[in-house]
Formats: sequence, structure tokens, C-alpha cells
Amino acid sequence: MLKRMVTIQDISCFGKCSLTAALPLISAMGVETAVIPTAVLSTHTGGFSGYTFRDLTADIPRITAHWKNLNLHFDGIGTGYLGSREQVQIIADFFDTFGGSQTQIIVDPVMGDNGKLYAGFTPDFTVEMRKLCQKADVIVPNLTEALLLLDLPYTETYTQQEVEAMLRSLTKLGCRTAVLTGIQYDDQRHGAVAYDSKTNQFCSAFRKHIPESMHGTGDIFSSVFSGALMRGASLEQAVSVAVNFTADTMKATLLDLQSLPHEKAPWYGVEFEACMEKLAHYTNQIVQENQK
Ligand code: PXL
Repeated sequence: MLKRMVTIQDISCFGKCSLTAALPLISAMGVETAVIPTAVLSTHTGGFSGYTFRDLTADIPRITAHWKNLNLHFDGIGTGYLGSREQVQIIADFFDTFGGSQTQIIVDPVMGDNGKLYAGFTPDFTVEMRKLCQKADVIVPNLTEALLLLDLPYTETYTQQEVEAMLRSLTKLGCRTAVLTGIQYDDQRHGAVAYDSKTNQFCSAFRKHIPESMHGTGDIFSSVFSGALMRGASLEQAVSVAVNFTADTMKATLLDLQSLPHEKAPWYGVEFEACMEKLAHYTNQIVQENQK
């Protein structure tokens, strides 16, 4: 049966991140995708200046109330960029209304990257985000976000043991599973490491490191990771497909960045559209492997 998830994050009208990436990607994986936009911005905040920002916080409780009347069920709830501290509390209420044993809650605690908070975020936002992580089944932070959640100082270098300790601590926030993205144990490979606190198992996936930072890759990762879980992937399969697909999109983008530098910039987003056939193929592979 077709699975249904709702993805809750902003619409950045230009720049291919958050909802404009999640909606096509999760749909392409064969999952019905409902949306709740948390804000509308003319572009994302990571590279453009002068962007507009319309806060949609007031609409969220009204959408929730209507959906509650309709008795909707979601197999998954995913969250990304949230525009205000108040919004985090409202989303927590949404989890209480629509969560349950038949609903996987996946929180990407979007707050920053490369040791810095995104524009518009203040450190106290972290306090609210911890509460949301407590209610999640799976959280998908990058290193910067993980260290903020754990109240640890930012560091660029770390060992496998330190990453594993961080993952264990992240699950102690209250979620069963934590996935750390953007992990590099050496300068050759780049990937993600996951920990399931119920089974006490770690798993990871790595691909060749692409030496260019591109905007929106965290959103691509969390979208594909969530879509895979909806299609019945194991944690290991979901981490693997998300790492592979994110690397594919970066590779596709790199070619254009090199050939058309005057029309393209890393903050214009990655070319996931060029990789949609691959995504359908990866998804079918997971479904077939799990049927055996
Ligand atoms: O990709 C994360 C993200 C989502 N939404 C908005 C952002 C960012 C990161 O900069 O600015 C509006």
C-alpha cells in the first residue's frame, strides 16, 4: 500500500532546498507526500542576501486542526528548517496529535553548518530543538547541529570513537536512532554514521569525498533517507541510499559548476533533477532486496 508522509519545513522559492527538494524526491520514491510550509522565503539564507521571509507559524495549528477533523493518518512525519522557537513547540504538538506506533518521526534539526548557526538563528533555538529531538524516532543532524544539541564546542576533526560516543549521547536526548551526516574520517571519503540505541548497532556508508561544499545537501540526504524508511528500508539501507544519492547529485552538479561558473554557484543548489532515474532505481532495489 502507498505510504504517506508529511514533510514540515520552509519553502525557499529559489535555491532548491527544504520543501522544493523534499517534495519531488520523496514523491519520486513512491511515497505520497503532504506538506506543511513553515515559512516562505524568496531564497534560502545561505549565500543570497536581501531575501524575503514570511512566517507561517499561525497557519500550522489551523492546518493541524483541519487534518485532525479529517482523521488523517501519516506513516511518517519529517521536519526540517523551522522558522521560529514558537514554531518548534507547535510542531511538537503536531507530533502528539499525529504520532504513534504506526508513525515514524524523523527530525532534521536544521540550525547551522561548518560550526556556524544559519542567519536568523540564536543559540537559544537549540534548547527548543532538543525537545523536538526527544519526541523523534530518528534524528539526522550534521556535525555542527549534533555538537549544538550536545552543548559541545565545534571541532573539525574527530575520531571514529568520538563520533560513536556522540551518536550514543544524541540518542540519550530521547530518540531511538541518530544519524550523523557529513562525516569524514580522512580526506578521501565522506558519508554518514548511524546508531540504533535499541539494538546497540552502528552502521555507516561512505563515498569518495567531493571537495566542494554545496547548499541543500543535508535536505537531499534527509529527504531520501526518510523516503527510504517509508519504503521499508532498514537503517543501513536508508543511510546507504541517502549517502549514494547525495553524492550522485553533487557529482552531477560539479560538472556544471566547472563548465558554467558564471551562471552557477554552490548556493544555487545541487542538480538532483539529473539523478531522478537513479533514485527510482535505488528505491526499486531496496524494495526488491526486502522481498527476498
Ligand atoms: O538547507 C537548509 C535550509 C533550509 N531552509 C532555509 C535555509 C537553509 C539553510 O541555509 O536558509 C531557509
